[in-house]
Amino acid sequence: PAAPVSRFARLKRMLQGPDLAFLMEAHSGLSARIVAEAGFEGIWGSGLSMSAAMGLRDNNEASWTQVLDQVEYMADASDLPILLDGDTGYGNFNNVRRLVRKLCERGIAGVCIEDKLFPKTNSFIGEAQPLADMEEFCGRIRAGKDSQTDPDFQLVARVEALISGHSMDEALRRAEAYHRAGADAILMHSKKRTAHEILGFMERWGDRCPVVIVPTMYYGTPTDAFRQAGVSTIIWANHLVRASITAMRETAATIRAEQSLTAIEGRVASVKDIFALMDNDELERAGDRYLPVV
Ligand code: SPV
Ligand code: MG
Repeated sequence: PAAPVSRFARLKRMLQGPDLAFLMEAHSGLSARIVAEAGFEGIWGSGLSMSAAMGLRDNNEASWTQVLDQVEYMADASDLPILLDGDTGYGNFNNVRRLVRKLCERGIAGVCIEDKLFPKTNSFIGEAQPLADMEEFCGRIRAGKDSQTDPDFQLVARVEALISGHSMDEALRRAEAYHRAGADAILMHSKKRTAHEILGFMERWGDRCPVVIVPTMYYGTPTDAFRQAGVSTIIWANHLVRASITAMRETAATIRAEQSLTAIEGRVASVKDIFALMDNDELERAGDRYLPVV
């Protein structure tokens, strides 16, 4: 049988290959299992979602090693490649170097870093957030690429120029600089309600290098439009944490109001379902092999 393809190589193939690929958000070991079960080929380790799951804001309130631990649970829970949302890289070039080394050690297939300042603020909060100096950010990219210990590790450079109210020319200038600095792909972010910015960027960018998008705000555009525009990868960025908020709220409110579980049982996953998701059968089989027969 063919040797299994590493997670690093699989993420690389998703980003660099000709077909439109999809990364689904996860924020915990459990949600990583759900993503795999649904049939996705890769995971977006969303900073917003991982923070929210910890009860924290998307402002680097979690330390980078706490993020590393969280993403390790996700890597342990499924064999899917993970693109970690590495925010700004948690500092300067030196912080990016150590981050990339640690991600490679833990089997995290790639990282996305954005051209902003530490501590970051979520892109959908406020206007005109300050951007990093372009050359300084190129240093972060080069330092990250020089630090990977797996040849297929992917570094995605995220351009926040459009989000921060800069021109398309500035977005293109930065994308070009990050591409030249060695980024494996560019994530062009937009918070417009339509995809005109992104489609306009795609037209001018051509096929210089793969482009990743996050259509959280312009979700109305058909996916085929992005496929035809030559987008490499779409990130569904936060929809599992949002789904869980809705489900948990409804469940908590119902149980509180009813003082009973009868309205809820059957509407929530069974306890058996938890055992199956966590592969309790494997533990049973391992016990047969390793525990003394009594
Ligand atoms: C995230 O999922 O944390 C992201 C995407 O960075 S966004 O929230 O759109 O900035
Ligand atoms: Mg983020």
